Amino acid sequence: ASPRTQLQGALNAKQFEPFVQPIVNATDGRWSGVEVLMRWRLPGEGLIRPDLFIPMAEQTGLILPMTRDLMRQVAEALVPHATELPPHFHVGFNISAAHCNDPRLLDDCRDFLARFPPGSIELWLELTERQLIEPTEQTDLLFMQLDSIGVKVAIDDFGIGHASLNYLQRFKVDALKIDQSFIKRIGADTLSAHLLDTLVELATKLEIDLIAEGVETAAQRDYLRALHVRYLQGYFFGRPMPIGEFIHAHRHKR
Ligand code: G
Ligand code: G
Ligand code: G
Ligand code: MN
Ligand code: NA
Repeated sequence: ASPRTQLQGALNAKQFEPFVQPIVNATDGRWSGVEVLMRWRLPGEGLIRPDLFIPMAEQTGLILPMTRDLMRQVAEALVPHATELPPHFHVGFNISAAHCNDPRLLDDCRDFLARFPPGSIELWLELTERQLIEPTEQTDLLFMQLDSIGVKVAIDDFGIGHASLNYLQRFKVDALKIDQSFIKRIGADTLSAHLLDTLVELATKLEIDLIAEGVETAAQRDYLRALHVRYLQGYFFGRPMPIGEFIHAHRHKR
């Protein structure tokens, strides 16, 4: 079967499922939200990592129905627990550049938000800096509309690509997710320390939130906390896990 037929078959068979990784508030360590990470549960093969199938999903256009289905599954699993979660709980989805030219993204976001009690959820879209979106009148309109329904935008893998200040403004960016490579180098060299300092200064001036990714040690957490990076994410706080496990862990933590 062609890759397209194979992915379409997997979608029909409901083999794509959401994992979530906690995002914590740097000041008190509480879980302020999650990033949703797609997994392919292929019978006989186990869990397949997204790097192995997302590129094909993007090339075939199936990324749109796959992301829509993922959003539906996350809403279904989280809505019954909406009142247990802290208010404005962040739920972040990775959105491919190809997806950002499509006005149906707005409907998908609206449908997602409509399922939750007002104010319980904050929907975040993560746009990677590895694939910049070409700004057009159509994307301007889409991002203005997303902003007007309260959807937040984060630039993922920030620091390794070429997003300009104009780009951040044009896509109404609310947060930058600092790429893991910068976090890994904390304590290793002074250049990366200066880069982190500069990033924090820039984000503060632009009133853009910061999320550090790939936090694996207490030393990294302490360093980022001292720099006033607001949100932290990484194996130190929790690995990507099924939503049921996340809800259980969240109850256990409270
Ligand atoms: O944990 P991890 O192996 O989940 O993710 C690998 C890569 O796949 C990351 O770059 C992540 O952004 C991407 N990814 C994970 N889930 C999705 C998704 O639902 N949509 C898109 N477009 N990318 C995703
Ligand atoms: O590209 P994006 O940032 O969307 O994807 C996040 C990727 O980083 C996923 O593959 C996720 O599983 C992985 N990840 C999350 N936390 C950590 C961490 O602390 N260390 C490492 N090495 N990878 C992480
Ligand atoms: O509860 P405490 O904050 O001391 O937990 C230590 C670390 O382990 C924190 O980073 C917290 O986020 C994480 N943690 C606590 N309980 C759980 C749990 O039940 N599951 C997972 N995955 N992580 C947890
Ligand atoms: Mn991401
Ligand atoms: Na990232």
